[in-house]
Amino acid sequence: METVFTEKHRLRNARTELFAGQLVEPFERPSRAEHIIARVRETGLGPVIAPEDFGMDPILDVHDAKFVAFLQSAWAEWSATGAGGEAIPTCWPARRMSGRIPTHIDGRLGYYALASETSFSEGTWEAAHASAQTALTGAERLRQGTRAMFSLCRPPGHHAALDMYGGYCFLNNAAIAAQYLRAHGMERVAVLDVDFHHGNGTQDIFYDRSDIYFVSIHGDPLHAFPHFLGHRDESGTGAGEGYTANFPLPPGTGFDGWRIALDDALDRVSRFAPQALVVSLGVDTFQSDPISFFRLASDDFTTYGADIAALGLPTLLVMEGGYDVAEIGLNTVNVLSGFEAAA
Ligand code: Q9C
Ligand code: ZN
Repeated sequence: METVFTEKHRLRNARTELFAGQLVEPFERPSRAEHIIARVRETGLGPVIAPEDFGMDPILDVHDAKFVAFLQSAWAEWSATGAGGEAIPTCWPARRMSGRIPTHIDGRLGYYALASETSFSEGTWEAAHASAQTALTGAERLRQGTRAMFSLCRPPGHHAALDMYGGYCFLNNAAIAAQYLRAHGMERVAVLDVDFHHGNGTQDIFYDRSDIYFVSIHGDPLHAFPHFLGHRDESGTGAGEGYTANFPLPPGTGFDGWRIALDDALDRVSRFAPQALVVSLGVDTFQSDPISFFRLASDDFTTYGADIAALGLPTLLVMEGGYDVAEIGLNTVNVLSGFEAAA
């Protein structure tokens, strides 16, 4: 399997994350990608290629233009206030308040953020843009007939919605790739999200569409971030009714329970009969992930990689979460090599 990767991910290197009432070193840190690419190289998974530049159009096909402009200018606007730290929203358009977009950066942060743990730092836009191009390059290789690709995206993307960032995500890499495949000849594309957290952004972007099927297996939002989306009864709206499926699972879920949900999810993908599959690949389902509550072991990642390959679909695996940094290379590449062995 080929891997798409660029060192530009390092431009996303926030100093702070609001966690447990304190500003801590972010869980989503550059060493995550460094461990994964090291494992890709040491296992000889396949060639590592640099992303090409597909420009802004495929990003604007998925995200709101004013939101994208905000991401591009947020750091400059924040710095201009003379603030000493990184940009963290402190107020939101909550229930019964106005939906007007504020002028001041303090208001704009709250308008476009869906959570406050994700500090906006210098270089964030440049890294997020490169991460989206990394996903697009994988999609383009798939379109040219490659069976499987790994886009080692960082920062991750699946929490980024039409016009919101948060949950460590700015641009929705998987959604941008899926839409690119739709715009370039594929009639039906499925997105399977196996990150521990619900892919609220991807669901939001495709919720009213029947041409992109979205299915997610995740920690029950009653107990886990993003808390306000990902319930079992969310199944799409309008023309999209029946084209979203959610499998929220309880704290302590191990591989046996998780794999039952995966079987159901894969069955639905298969019945949708897509021309390609995009996998939002988070390995924060691991038993010792510091912010999650599933119990998968390292070998389970190999097993489910093979389960996904058995669909027989052209498959783009896009990196999302995973915060046990010491084991992230092993767990991620286990999915990829499990896929390869069964493909
Ligand atoms: N107490 C991704 O995996 N905060 N994002 C969790 C836990 C945010 C995760 C708080 C987690 C975001 C891409
Ligand atoms: Zn996650």
